[in-house]
Amino acid sequence: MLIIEDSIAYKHEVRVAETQQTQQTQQTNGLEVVETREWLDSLDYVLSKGGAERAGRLLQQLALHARRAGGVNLPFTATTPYQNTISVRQQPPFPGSQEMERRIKSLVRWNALAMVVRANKIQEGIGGHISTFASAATLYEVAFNHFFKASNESGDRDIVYFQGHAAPGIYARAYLEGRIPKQKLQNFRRELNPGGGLSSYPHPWLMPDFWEFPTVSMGLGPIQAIYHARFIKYLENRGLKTSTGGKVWAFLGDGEMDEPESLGSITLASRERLDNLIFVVNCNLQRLDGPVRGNGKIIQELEAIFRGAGWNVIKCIWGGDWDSLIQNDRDGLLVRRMGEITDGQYQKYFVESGAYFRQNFFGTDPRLLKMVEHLSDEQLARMRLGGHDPIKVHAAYKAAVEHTGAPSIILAKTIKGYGLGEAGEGKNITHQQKKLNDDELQVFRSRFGIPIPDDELHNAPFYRPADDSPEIRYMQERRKQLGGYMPVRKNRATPLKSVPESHFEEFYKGTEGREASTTMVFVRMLSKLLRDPEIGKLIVPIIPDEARTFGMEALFRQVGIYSSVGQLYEPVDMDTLLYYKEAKNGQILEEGITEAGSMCSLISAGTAYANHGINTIPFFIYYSMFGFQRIGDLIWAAADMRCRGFLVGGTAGRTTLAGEGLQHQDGHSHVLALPVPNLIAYDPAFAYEIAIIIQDGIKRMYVDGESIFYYLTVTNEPLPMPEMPSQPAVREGILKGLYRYRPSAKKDAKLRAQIFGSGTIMFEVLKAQEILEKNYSVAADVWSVTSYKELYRDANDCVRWNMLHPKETPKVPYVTQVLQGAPGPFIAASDYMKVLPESIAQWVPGKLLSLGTDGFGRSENRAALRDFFEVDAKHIVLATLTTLARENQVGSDVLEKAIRDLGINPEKLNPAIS
Ligand SMILES: Cc1ncc(C[n+]2csc(CCOP(=O)(O)OP(=O)(O)O)c2C)c(N)n1
Ligand SMILES: [Mg+2]
Repeated sequence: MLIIEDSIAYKHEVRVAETQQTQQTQQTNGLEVVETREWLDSLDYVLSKGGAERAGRLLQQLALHARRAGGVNLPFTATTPYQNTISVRQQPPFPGSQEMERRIKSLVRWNALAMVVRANKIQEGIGGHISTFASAATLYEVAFNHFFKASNESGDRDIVYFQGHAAPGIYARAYLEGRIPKQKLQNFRRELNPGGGLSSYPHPWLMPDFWEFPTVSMGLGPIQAIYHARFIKYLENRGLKTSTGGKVWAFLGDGEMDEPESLGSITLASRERLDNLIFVVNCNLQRLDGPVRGNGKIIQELEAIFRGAGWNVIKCIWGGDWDSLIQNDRDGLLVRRMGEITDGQYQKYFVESGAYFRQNFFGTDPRLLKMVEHLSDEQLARMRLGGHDPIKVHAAYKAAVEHTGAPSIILAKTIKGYGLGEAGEGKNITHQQKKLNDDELQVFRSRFGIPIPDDELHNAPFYRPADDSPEIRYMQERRKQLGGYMPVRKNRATPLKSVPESHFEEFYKGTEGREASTTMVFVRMLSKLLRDPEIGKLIVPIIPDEARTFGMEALFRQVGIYSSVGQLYEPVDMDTLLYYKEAKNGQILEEGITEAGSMCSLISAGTAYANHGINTIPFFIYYSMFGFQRIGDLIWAAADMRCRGFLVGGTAGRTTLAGEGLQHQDGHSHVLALPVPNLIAYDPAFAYEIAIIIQDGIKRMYVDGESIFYYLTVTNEPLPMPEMPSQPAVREGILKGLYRYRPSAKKDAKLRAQIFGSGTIMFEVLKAQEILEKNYSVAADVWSVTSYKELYRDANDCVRWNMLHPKETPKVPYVTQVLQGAPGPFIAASDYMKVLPESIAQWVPGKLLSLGTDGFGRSENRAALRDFFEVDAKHIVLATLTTLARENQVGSDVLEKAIRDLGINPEKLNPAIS
């Protein structure tokens, strides 16, 4: 198709050039004119006899020949002329009733607008958006009536990412379909009002039966759609999903395309030949403040980018009103004029009169003026754009759906705030428009023919015709034909059975003195789970080019790296045991260096239970520093989507990752994990803790169906993994966040203390316990804190409940319960910021002193780092003595001596600020 347009475009250009030449040097170039005409006629002949493909091949051959024979290099062009990609001749007939669909669309428009206007009349400043959907109504309605398949012939379904700010339109349609009651519509953006309301934007957390994808943080929709489309192919290639043919649609704003996430992964889509993916960009030429590209052309810019990336680009710029003008544009004058106008100027035409349009656009050339002399100013002003013309939109969608071998993008030109007239159509303020006065409501009502009398307009009432009205019957019938309503979110999977305990038993025993890092432990556990006959195939290991960093390369061979084409080369390490094996049914998603892409894969796999009825269990293993800090908003989206799975922050800890320095040493990801409400975060120290956590995690998410996901830090310091203590409370303690790991044997010592350790710093705590006992006669109990976040959550829950139930027996936070009666002050040491233990300080029954790693990392070895950050054994000893001194149990002279004996420099730099 592009080839045809190219050839047409080429002909236009040639004709334009020809016209110019003709004017300048008519006589001398007369021969050239004839020659050109002959070539064009020949091409027309080939086109009519051999078709577009043959003509395309011929042009390619010509270009090749010209280069070889005469060194002719055609100038590079990434764009085609500013015209529709699909010409009138190629346009398929519209398969529905245009009139009926126009009426339905008007009803949707009205109710979407009424929803926002009403909400703001009742509650000043509650917000909402009118103009985004107003510009996109045709794009959605054509899709709802003819394309969005809730179920196709093979039982598959389409997946749709709705543009977040278009939510009112999607609610309005669901209201007309009878799926959302009027009361909820009235409570748009008032979710806490009696009877419940509707969330401002798509949020599966808030409307778990309706919305599937949170899209309103712009840029996250497009990148997720790409990885979702790829994940669908992964499921199919691995035989986990049998039904096929569903499409992933992503409806996006043209302003949104500036987000790096929108464009950053588009080559993955073409590389993977994702013909199940369709982007629809609503090119209303505006974003929030003003034009997207006032001085340029967003459609052309996006065309160049996506064509360059190998996508099938379909431009839908001009509506049917332009067809005859374009067809009669023999000399390409009109298309040239269309191409030279900037978007800022086009926007001006949207708000100006037909006379202005005539004079400013066509008035530059008498021949252009002549082309439109049969049209009145009013007709000129109403010339529809492609994105508002159902026939053009239908043609574009059909071409995209039928395209094979590459993803498609539709660039549809529209007017922001379409139909709002003076209230905002095409104006810079339109994005923020939420209120319409009575006159403006009247104009909108009349323009779209909504049967609401003038005297009722003031309150912007909703309007829904009776169930048996032709409009409602038509729209219901269309959805029935397409398999049901959309969007609908539900859990489409059946729960898994519990994973056998036997997979984890080896880890309860420890390593019997051998050293192993928790990363090694985790990888071993993962490879065992991968072998499980039930859940093994459901596990999705996701790695952004760090498998070797984490010692995971053995998995390459064990389960293979997913590649949609298999392995087309002989890997360089073929003769080794652990060679780089790519396979069509490979299980590992080796994403390359993209944490954002990997996170999107985790989201796709972690929501497949709802989207595809498949309980895939993702493990995304990455450098912990590049998680929350870099892709925090995607993690937030995962939480909103009720995503399941495990984020595994590898090489974690500010002082445990030696040598790497400031950029890589993570001492705060657990702090950044605090805000995500349904994320369970653990910083385990021992192999058996990881075993308990993962086992319980799989159970809670995939057996019990809880809407939670996990963050687990693992480290790369080889340490001897101990056996799990036999007390039954240990298991519960690990999961709740705290248990006594090694009590002091000297229960009757005079000086007592309680020390919390987490992650690898636990081993420093254990060393400190020995020094304290041997050199300072302090008997300290050591506690393992696996999750400050869990302790904090539980304690807050108790405090809140107690506040609200003053007459009931107060609940005691878990942390207080288990520490009750533990003698002495409390000291906490972790590889994370001091604020993490301090978050639970008020529920610790005694004074707490927290040691942590606030500040920038350094390139150094572990011992030097722990000294610098003051989290090594000697600082833990000093902290313990200091807390005892505060309670007057030891004197300051003991502290001074200890500082000397332990070799601590009291004048050293403060790591938190240096
Ligand atoms: C990441 C992010 N940044 C900023 C916003 C605030 N915002 C909401 S809509 C909007 C403009 C959207 O323009 P466009 O993508 O062109 O959509 P349109 O409404 O024009 O269809 C902005 C800046 C947001 N929602 N997400
Ligand atoms: Mg826009």
